[in-house]
Amino acid sequence: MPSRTDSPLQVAVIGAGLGGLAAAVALRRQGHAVTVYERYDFAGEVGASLSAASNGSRFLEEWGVDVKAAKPVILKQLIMHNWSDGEVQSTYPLGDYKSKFGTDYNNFHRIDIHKQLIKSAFEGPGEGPQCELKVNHKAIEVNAEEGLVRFENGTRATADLVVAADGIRSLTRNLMGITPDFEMSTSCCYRCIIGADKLREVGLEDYISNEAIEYWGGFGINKIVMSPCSNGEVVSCYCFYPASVNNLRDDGWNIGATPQQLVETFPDLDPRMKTLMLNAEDIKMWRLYRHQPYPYWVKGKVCLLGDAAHPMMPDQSQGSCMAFEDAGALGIVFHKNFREDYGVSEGLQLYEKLRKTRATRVQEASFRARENLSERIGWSSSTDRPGKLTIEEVCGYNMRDHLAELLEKE
Ligand SMILES: Cc1cc2nc3c(=O)[nH]c(=O)nc-3n(C[C@H](O)[C@H](O)[C@H](O)COP(=O)(O)OP(=O)(O)OC[C@H]3O[C@@H](n4cnc5c(N)ncnc54)[C@H](O)[C@@H]3O)c2cc1C
Ligand SMILES: *[C@@H]1O[C@H](CO)[C@@H](O)[C@H](O)[C@H]1NC(C)=O
Ligand SMILES: *[C@@H]1O[C@H](CO)[C@@H](O)[C@H](O)[C@H]1NC(C)=O
Ligand SMILES: *[C@@H]1O[C@H](CO)[C@@H](O)[C@H](O)[C@H]1NC(C)=O
Ligand SMILES: CC(=O)N[C@H]1CO[C@H](CO)[C@@H](O)[C@@H]1O
Repeated sequence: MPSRTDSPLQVAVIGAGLGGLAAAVALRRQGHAVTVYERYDFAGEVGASLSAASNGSRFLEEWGVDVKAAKPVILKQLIMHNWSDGEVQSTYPLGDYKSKFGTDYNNFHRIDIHKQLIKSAFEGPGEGPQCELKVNHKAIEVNAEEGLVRFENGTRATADLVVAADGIRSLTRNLMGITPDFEMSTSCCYRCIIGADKLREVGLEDYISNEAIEYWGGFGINKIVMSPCSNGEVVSCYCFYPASVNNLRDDGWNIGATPQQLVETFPDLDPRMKTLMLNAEDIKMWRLYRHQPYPYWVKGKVCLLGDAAHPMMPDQSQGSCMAFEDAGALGIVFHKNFREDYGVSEGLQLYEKLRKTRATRVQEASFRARENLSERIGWSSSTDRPGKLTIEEVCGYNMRDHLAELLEKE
């Protein structure tokens, strides 16, 4: 295979979240000229843990992202606790995960993997021209047919391909003529993190050493999901509760809360978990939304990616993983010599075909898992209920075979 890209694409990526950065890296590796436009300047980057199952982690490896430097905790098991006394009710060992699915099940702190993706996109070495980053560029107008983007401060950009990775409240999506059909979820979520030293101090060191995703509740709205990240230096919790408790209206990733607010939300919870909550740092409130699948993802030269395309509930731990898969799909479809087979607009149609059905299936399974932990991949298999999303389906997926099938059907 010739290693030079035949007429590289000029690509504009809107949004430098995990999805936009992953798309930038994937397209850079194929020799395209990528500029990423982000409305903020990264000063406020926040987040808690995110897991990347094998099919997301596979792409990170392919792109040469320094996964080790992102300090993953490699997950070994899922553990279910009794809500009120914390006793372990069941475990699902992931023991043979790597030999079965090809990579580890990595659990990252969002900030750590974000940092490594920034390195892979905007710094050498590695294949492909370094991407360009423009911070403080908020996109306010997109002309899909012309590939034209206008920013708040008056600058503009034109591109052969515009990747809209501007998150769940995507403006580009609206500008593409899509009116999202969505509602507030009946659930909200607190996120918090706690350092390993603090956990040791309060006698909860086993929460670090289990290398597990641990659950309390999950049958009904209330659920705690805890997992270690950052080389085991940090433990992160997602604490789901009924929206009626505080009728949170504010949106965003950075709405602070106090340990008292957090602990009072769950009066009958395992006392050990309450101890964690009272000692937690960086507690944030998060309003959850339920979006129906959008009618299309592609218009003219623009495509949606990540949360802009398929926002989901966090209950399958697949939000960032599906964004990595979307980015992987762009790299596979717009490979170095794609023009020998098809043009940009056909390529975008292929991208939508490749991604929409699979991501929608995971999105729908994330809604079902919101109040039913038995629907979460890993906890059970397709024999429980026909049509159920399984760990085999998510982690054993082969995108290149899928694309070959689609091309055969053309
Ligand atoms: C600050 C932050 C913290 C998060 N924390 C968590 C967490 O703790 N747990 C979890 O499960 N998920 C979290 N998420 C969501 C998670 O990262 C996503 O679900 C997933 O990774 C898919 O990412 P995405 O890139 O599609 O969207 P996002 O991560 O939402 O990224 C969208 C990016 O686009 C930028 N943007 C938006 N509009 C414009 C515009 N008009 N012009 C230019 N740029 C624009 C945003 O500033 C943002 O950087 C967080 C997201 C953010 C932005
Ligand atoms: C959970 O613990 C409580 C209190 O010890 C007990 O009453 C309840 O039966 C337990 N539930 C299960 C499913 O074991
Ligand atoms: C817009 O922002 C960019 C980068 O911050 C800057 O180079 C440019 O001069 C700004 N344009 C205007 C009109 O302010
Ligand atoms: C939860 O999911 C399981 C597995 O699919 C299913 O058998 C069960 O009926 C569901 N429970 C509820 C309350 O819907
Ligand atoms: C696209 C991709 O990386 N697919 C992989 C998903 O996982 C299976 C099982 O390990 C691999 O065979 C695929 O190549």
